[in-house]
Amino acid sequence: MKQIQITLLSILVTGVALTPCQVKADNSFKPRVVVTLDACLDCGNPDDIHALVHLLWHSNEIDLEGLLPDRYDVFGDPVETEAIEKVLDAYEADYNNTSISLADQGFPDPTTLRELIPDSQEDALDLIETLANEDNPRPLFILGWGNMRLLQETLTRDPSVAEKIRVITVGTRTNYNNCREPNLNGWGRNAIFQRSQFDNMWWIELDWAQEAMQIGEEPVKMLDALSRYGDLGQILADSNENSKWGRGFRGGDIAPLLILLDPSGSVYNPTKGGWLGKLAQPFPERRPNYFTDNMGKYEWDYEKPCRTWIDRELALKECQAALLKNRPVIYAKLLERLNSIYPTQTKTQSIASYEAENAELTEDLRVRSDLEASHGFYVEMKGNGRITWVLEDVPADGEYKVKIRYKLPFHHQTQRLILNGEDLGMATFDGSARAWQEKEFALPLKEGRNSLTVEKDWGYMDFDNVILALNEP
Ligand SMILES: [Ca+2]
Ligand SMILES: [Ca+2]
Repeated sequence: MKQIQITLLSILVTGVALTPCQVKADNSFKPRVVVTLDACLDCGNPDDIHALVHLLWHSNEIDLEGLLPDRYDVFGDPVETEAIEKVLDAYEADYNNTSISLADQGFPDPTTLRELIPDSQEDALDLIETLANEDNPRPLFILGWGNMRLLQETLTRDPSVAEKIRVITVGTRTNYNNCREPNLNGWGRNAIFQRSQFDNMWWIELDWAQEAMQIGEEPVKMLDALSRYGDLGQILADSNENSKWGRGFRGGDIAPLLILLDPSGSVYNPTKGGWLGKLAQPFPERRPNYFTDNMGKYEWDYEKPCRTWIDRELALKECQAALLKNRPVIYAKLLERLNSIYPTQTKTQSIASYEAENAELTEDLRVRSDLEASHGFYVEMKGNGRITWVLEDVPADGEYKVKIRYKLPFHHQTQRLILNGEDLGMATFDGSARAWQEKEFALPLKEGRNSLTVEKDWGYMDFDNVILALNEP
């Protein structure tokens, strides 16, 4: 444990030694974050693995200060750290991949991250207590993705910690135990909630709202899109293989971090609205810092939920509406982030691909998001416009196979193709409407750099990317 503290201290000290400007940009606004999680392998529930990958993809935007398994055996040893280690292995592979360069982008060193996992329950409790008591103007957020036992035991040892932390937890399912336990954050939750000593604790308790991340087919498409980003993306897809609940991107446990990342700053104004909507403050006098799902116009009995339990499905719809509506924005922002972290022009030995959304675009074109488009985005061409791709590193002069991926709104379209400034005439894009498809062209490329332009003739179609087969001619 001492070692963890020394490492943390040395990071802070090193940070201070940098230019003041950099310190401000790097540290002043980064939330300090401790996560308690129940990540497990082959246990049927990949939620925490997904949330951990999502967290690591944002780990240059936060100060991660603890990764605490929430279950320990009778000897105080953590019950399962293999899942966390495995995700960190994937992170390390991406970190060491020179084409990604996570270090240059401010992502933490994998060795530092491994030191954030405590060796024992005692170490975990010490860490929460020490971080909470640290003299630091930035608040300490504790994100609970599983049970709340560690927090409860910390508060039993040192009740003053309750006033120094900000807690965001995820709750249970609507049908849990038929209201015998209306909110299940597992062990520890009720012991904290029911003690008036902790009534002032700052606490966002997400109960059901976060399940909106798992409704419908979009999470399935999203998982497919995410699986293409590095070893971390691959481990997301792999973790779903033996899972009974694992369809698609399991977004439930990511909700606490979404509150921190929300650009509307909803964490400082939970009742003002944001990605999860306006959270409820059901007991403003007794628990002024307690916020939870908002059942909207539905008259939910927050004090005794069992009284209104019979209509829980209606309440569920109300509290999930905002997140369901904002999910496409959340997805698009994540893909945009991943496209900036991972190299977007991918090149294997024989194929190079160039996204339309990264090409040179005239003003009249729009970039839009679609989970079925390569890298999550495409270019919509309507009234006018030109898309120019720069195709790099062509090995020698000759004729190459170039595929353009597109989608037609109604029926076939023709557009003008221009290669290295030379008009190649009209190209017809045909096939079925409203589905992504590819058309192959044989183009005479020169060695090195080439520019390929699609200029609107009939317009009204979408472009995703250009794929160049480099093993020809
Ligand atoms: Ca969990
Ligand atoms: Ca694309």
